[in-house]
Amino acid sequence: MSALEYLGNPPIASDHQPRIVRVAAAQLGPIAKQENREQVVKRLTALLQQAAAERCDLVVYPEMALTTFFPHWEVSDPAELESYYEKAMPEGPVVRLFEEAARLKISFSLGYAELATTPQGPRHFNSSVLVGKDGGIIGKYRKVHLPGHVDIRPQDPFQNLEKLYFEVGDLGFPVFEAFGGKLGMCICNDRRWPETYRLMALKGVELITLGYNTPLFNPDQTQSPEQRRFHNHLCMQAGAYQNSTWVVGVAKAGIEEGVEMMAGTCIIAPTGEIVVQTRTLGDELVVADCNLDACTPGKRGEFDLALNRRPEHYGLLVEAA
Ligand code: CDT
Repeated sequence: MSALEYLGNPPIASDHQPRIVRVAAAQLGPIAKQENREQVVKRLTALLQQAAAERCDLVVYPEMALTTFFPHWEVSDPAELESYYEKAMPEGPVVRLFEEAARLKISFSLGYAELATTPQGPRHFNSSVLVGKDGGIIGKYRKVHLPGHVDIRPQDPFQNLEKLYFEVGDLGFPVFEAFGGKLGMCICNDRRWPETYRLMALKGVELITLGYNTPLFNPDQTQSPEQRRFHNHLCMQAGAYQNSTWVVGVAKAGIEEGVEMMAGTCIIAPTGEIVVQTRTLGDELVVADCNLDACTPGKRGEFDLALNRRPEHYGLLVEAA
């Protein structure tokens, strides 16, 4: 028995067909406060149809793709605040997006604000779903790393109130079987934390969908827009490389309600290299053929986690944390 078989990596069959997933990263331009679901779903559907015309298998939309990024504002009217959350997925006009995707036989991942009704009462999460080609939900993720603050900061030009409007996600970092491979999701600030990618890599993830809403300027920090753009790609490229996985990072871009949002939507190969990238600040699709088998050299080589990782020697680090 070879070392690879011992670690549970099956040998590659000689008749193996490459597992290619044609992915569309569907960047959105700004969504105004006044824009309703109907209008937003029209934009999402136009991108979906464009992706279908390009024979894509999967469309990846940004974080909170159905509304303006409301955590940038103090929302004092409870009815307005409630209007930003989905009480079911799908509901209302969003049903049409699911129906169109099923008609076109195209899968998608979609970020949204979730209001879950539980026996303990209402719970709010910053969530995403992975939807199959039949329009059925394959899996859900709830954002774990919520940036920002709970207090209103009147001196700031805009707020960052995710900690006020959402709970920390309670689903961990699940990985789902799809396209003959393993897919995972994470959301925006999650991309800056190595644990996000590593926890999914330990479950064999081969493609991660990742939507983001990132201002070019953060009132709480001193970084320049150039540094913020650099860090945006740095963390996603490192996450892809160190975990031998595709990463599809999708922005909400442009000036949204006066806040300048970063673009930089891209598809990153398991080598850490950017394969395609958007050029505009608006609704824009970029497409790449993501070969899931391209994860294998890393997963069987340098980043064979079972063979080369040394968790038994990380004890001191854990105690110090
Ligand atoms: N949405 C989100 O998580 N955004 C954070 C930036 C907040 S700074 C005001 C991010 O890490 O991109």
